[in-house]
Amino acid sequence: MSKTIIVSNRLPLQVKTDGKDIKVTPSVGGLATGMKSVHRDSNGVWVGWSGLTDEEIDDGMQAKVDQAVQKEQCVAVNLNEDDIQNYYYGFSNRTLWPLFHYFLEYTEFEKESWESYKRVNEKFAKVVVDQIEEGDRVWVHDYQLLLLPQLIKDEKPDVPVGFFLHIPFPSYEIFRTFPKRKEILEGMLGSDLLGFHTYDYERHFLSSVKRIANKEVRFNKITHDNRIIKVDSFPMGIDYKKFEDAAKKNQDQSKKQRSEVQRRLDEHLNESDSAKMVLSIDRLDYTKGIPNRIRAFEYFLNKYPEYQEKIRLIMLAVPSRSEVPQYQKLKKETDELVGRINGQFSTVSWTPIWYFFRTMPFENLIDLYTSSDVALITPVRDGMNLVAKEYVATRTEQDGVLVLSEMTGASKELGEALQINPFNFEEIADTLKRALEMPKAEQKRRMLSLQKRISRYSVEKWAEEFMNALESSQNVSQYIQAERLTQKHQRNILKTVEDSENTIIFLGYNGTLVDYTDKTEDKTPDKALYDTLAKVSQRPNVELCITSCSENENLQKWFADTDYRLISDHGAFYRKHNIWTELEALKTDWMEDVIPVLETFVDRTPGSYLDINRFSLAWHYGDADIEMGEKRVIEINTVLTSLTSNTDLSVFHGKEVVEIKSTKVSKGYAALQVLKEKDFDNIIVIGDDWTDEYMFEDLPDHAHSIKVGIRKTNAKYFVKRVEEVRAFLNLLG
Ligand code: ADQ
Repeated sequence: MSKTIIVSNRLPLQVKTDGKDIKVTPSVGGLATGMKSVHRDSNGVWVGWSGLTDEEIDDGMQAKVDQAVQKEQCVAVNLNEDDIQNYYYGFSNRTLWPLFHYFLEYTEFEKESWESYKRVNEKFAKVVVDQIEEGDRVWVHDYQLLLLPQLIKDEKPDVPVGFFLHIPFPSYEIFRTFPKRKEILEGMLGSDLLGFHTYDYERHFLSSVKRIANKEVRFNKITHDNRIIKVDSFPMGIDYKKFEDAAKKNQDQSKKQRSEVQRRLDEHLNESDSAKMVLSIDRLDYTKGIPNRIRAFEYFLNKYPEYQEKIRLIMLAVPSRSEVPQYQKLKKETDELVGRINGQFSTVSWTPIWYFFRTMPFENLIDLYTSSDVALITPVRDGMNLVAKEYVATRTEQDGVLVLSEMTGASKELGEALQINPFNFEEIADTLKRALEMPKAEQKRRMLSLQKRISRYSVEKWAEEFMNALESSQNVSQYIQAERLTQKHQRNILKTVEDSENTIIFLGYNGTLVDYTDKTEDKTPDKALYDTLAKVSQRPNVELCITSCSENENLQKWFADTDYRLISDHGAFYRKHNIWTELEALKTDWMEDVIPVLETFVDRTPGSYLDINRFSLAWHYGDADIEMGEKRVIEINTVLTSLTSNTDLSVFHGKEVVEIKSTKVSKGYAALQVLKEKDFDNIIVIGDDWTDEYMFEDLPDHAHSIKVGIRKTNAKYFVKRVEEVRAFLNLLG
């Protein structure tokens, strides 16, 4: 039975050593819950670090740890102290985390930590690859493992790989500053499906892929390495039911059953009718906007003094990454701010901020959520922010107000929350007042809509949708609208050749019969190709016609000793029995009018150039800024369409090129002229680029048309590589 291999930096477990014993407790975090159906309910495997370094596990213990972890359907990647310092605290948390959250001033770049990041990603790859069996798929999580998808693809090209980024993907202007930008993108592009929380992150990623990795992007699909990579947004949800049920249970408990935390909260709320509580919960991280929040709260108390002694900010901060200096600095700043404000405003019976710096058991978290009138969530950047969603899920009476930073991914979904800019204290203070004074009916209306949406798109649903999308990303045919040419198709086509009286095979040249990476140079055929073509043409009922965009001199030079039909110059010239003819009387006087127009586009689009061919003009923009190039294509089309109306000229948009030529010059038109010469009862046509599409389109329906490469096509079948074309021709021979 095939399985899913989930990979994340940490395993969803706590592993503790107690003398000679190992204790493993499964963690109940959001991700672990969401992945349950993929992991526990099927025979999935989770690969990640156990939390214990090699130094902490002595020789005798290793087997025990492995065994204990295995019981939980997990496999540990062994990391040592140096890995944790450099890969985890170093590159992941001192480089990628600040960079992706727009904290350029915190972004450190150290070669040593980059090397460690690469090494650890390779360690992960090795463990993952060892786990892969026929039919399996892999789902990689988060910024610690950006290089992993390609490392897996290198070893297992046919295994579907999905990747989900839990943090924002920054805009191109930020990402481009990063020395290893290209390596990171290439690592990610090993995936077949890339998921982000929001459309904005997706859009930023695609922009970097176009501009930095120079890949072809159409809508949300990237063509790379003969694969189509799909990019999409999947906003992560929460285990809604768990929070809702816990909140109901909290409501139903008797006074005696209440926790110490709940009792303290009740005391405050019972002080007077106007006592209110404002809640914030986050990891102590500089992205969460904690100092901003405290300062805005101070501003609020000064601006609206009537709230003094009535309102309390309960601030829960979970210790995090305390080995990184910026986190130590933040801790100090937060402590000082809380101290200053409490010192300034407190009275004998009232402290404005209750500040907890620790993790709390789940039950106490629920106490806080259910007791607070307002949740004040103010990150300056946050991939999603699950706390906002958890607060909503616990409001079983549909009261309470969510005040949410517009810089969180969650803000895109939670339109009914009161949204604020976390840098605007005035706005935060006024919005907090509005939240505290919001009529119950309005609270209910907003809360109901929020709950409806969040409960529908739970974390389980999120995982399910991602897995479905990964599954369907494997079906390349849906994108390019052609079927993969299988062995069976090949045998069927061979049979039509054997049964036919006269078969003609039209073959593209560059990119179909020979690989060409340097597109400016035509490649001379190699001996193997000559032999293959000779074998095919030796069949008495088969004729070959090689078609190319390049000039007839080249084709003549390469195929002088053969009697193949040749079509050159995009279909302008034709050779039969070694005699070349011009297929169309071609006028080129139109060029005089069009060249100056195209030259203005060259001047206005740095990196683009004009190619003046014998019968056509081509404006290439592959080296220009890709987005500017695409904008210019729209302009060029408008200008040229009006210039060429009432002429037999047409404008073609190919990959990073716009070409103008006579409608009568096309490989399709030329191929049709060839068919007029003889009664060919069987046609095979193979080509790779957009000029070959004319043959696929113009030739009769019964032609067996085959596209080389993964791109949308009019052909019936596709193959991925030149070698496959050659193998097929050898079969025909
Ligand atoms: P985080 O930055 O950790 O996650 P968040 O989405 O808010 O941020 O999740 C925090 C989780 O920790 C919540 O489920 C919360 O209940 C829990 N938690 C918080 N304080 C706690 C405490 N004191 N005790 C116990 N549990 C506590 C990263 C990204 C986010 C993204 C998530 C998921 O930074 O933007 O939403 O991943 O993709």
